[in-house]
Amino acid sequence: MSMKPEIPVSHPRRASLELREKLVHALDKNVAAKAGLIAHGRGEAFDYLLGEATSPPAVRAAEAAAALLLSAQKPVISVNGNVAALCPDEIVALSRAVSAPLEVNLFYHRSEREQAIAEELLAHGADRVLGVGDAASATVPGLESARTRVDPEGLYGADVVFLALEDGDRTEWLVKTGKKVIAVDLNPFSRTAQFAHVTIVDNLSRALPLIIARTKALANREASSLSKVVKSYDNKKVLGEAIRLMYRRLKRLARQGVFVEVPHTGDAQHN
Ligand code: PTJ
Repeated sequence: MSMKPEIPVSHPRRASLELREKLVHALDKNVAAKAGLIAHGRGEAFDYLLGEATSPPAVRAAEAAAALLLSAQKPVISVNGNVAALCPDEIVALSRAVSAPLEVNLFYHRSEREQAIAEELLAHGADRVLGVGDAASATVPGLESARTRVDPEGLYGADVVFLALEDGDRTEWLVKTGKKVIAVDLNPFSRTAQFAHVTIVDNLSRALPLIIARTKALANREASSLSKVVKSYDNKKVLGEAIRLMYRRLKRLARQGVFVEVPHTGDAQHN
């Protein structure tokens, strides 16, 4: 078991360190895969490029995601180890807000992890979790079988799938099976980001509260109004804006040559 270090309230990177701690703790609990820590580190690097803040293109994508989820016939929220580790409360809240079941769907499949993730979600208020054990009895052709086990009540018949921090092959496979895919991914170049119909380039910890807020704001809209939001959305354009934003920010920082105030004295060792 890893020891949880105290992170001072004043630490400039407190929010980021807290997310790391959640993942380390989740690894101990069998919720996160070891590779989940590596995936998180990749995300952190992209978050630096974004300035660790939600950008205008992410807000636009979150609006489209909310509209798509609300207008779906059979939406499903796919949950992996990192999602359950980082945002269990928020993913359960999203599931309630759009009446979409939660389904455990793992890249590094192990029954103990499947069980541990379901328990985590139930402990955070989920009524039911799909895709656990024998419930994931359906397979859809397209990928090797262990990675395509899905729940006949959930992902199998879903028309809209919300996922985050997902492997590119699996996102491509879901798109090929005719589902509309909403992805949260900090890396706009990832295959998941590129394949998804709506990509929110933001940290999951910031994106989920934003999407939940947008679903609440759009909840009473007519179907035609939701469909207008979805139809007017252009993911390629929004991804391009996210990339341009990173590029412009890097250009500005390169000109300035300074990113953080470095203390000249003291023993602070910030990450
Ligand atoms: O729990 P499992 O077995 O299903 O495995 C989960 C991981 C994440 C290990 C698996 O899906 C995987 O290997 O994913 P990838 O291919 O590493 O992709 C993860 C993507 O999520 C990368 O593009 C990261 O930049 C991005 N990412 C990492 N942390 C965050 C993130 N995006 C949003 N918010 C984050 N906090």
